[in-house]
Amino acid sequence: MTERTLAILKPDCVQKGLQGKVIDHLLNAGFKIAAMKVVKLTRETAGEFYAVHKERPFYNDLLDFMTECEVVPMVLEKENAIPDLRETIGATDPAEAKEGTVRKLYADSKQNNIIHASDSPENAVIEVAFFFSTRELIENKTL
Ligand code: 3AN
Repeated sequence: MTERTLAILKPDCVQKGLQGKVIDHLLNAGFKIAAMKVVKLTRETAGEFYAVHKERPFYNDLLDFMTECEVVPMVLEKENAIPDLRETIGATDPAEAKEGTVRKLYADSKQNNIIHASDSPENAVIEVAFFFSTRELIENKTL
């Protein structure tokens, strides 16, 4: 089934100038970009996005990191996009990520791990709507 998922190129990706390399990796893996933008998250917006991690010890550091500079949210589309993107980017901890995954190739740590990807169909819907209005999504398929 064709699915949409949300990816975010995080501040470390932008600061290292790796946006092009990571996008190329995603295109080569078969994803189509259905929408993309550049935004600077406020602490409040980053906190809302990561609200599920509010009680975790790394929450404050995560918000510091996510607000360091602009990020690049994008909607990616393909068959089984949600699990396939998780597979393409690799484990949260780059040390545990499989060879050839985005995080294995480019990430430095569990926090500075280059890219976010939705982890379930429910969260994909919520996260796409968090960053994009329906008008910003290309409407060339019945989903
Ligand atoms: P993923 O991004 O692989 O879905 P989550 O949702 O568990 O991972 O965590 C969200 C973000 O929080 C991660 N992308 C990472 O930046 C940060 N994070 C997760 N676990 C840790 C940790 N143990 N230490 C520091 N940062 C973490």
